[in-house]
Amino acid sequence: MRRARIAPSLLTLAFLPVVIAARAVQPPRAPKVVVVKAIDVSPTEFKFEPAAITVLPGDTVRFTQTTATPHNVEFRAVPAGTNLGSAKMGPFLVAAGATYDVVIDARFATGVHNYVCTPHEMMGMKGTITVAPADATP
Ligand SMILES: [Cu+2]
Repeated sequence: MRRARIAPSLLTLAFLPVVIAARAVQPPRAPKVVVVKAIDVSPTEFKFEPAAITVLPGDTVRFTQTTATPHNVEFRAVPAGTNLGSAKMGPFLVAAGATYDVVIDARFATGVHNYVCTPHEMMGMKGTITVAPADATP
């Protein structure tokens, strides 16, 4: 009886170095901060720059105001499984240099997330955040 309980423990110990070695081959990627600027092209044309980015879960998208024209970030079409809650519409940034961080966490499903600046959508101010699978390497 007692031997039967010891054997599985020894087996686990024997394979432990193999498991540790396998994990060491792929060190976890450090989360990135990706800056997206809100830009006034002209008094009637605005844009996010870059307008299309790809990120991984854990990354942060830092929307950065470059002007005095109020801009925000409102998510529109998003992949199934996304649940942004209060982050669906962010605050207006009104001072140059102001930032709004969006952490790509469990609220964001894998796929393409479309967003706009609410008052300037019709003036071209829109973009996409593509969330790649956690094991991808964009
Ligand atoms: Cu705007």
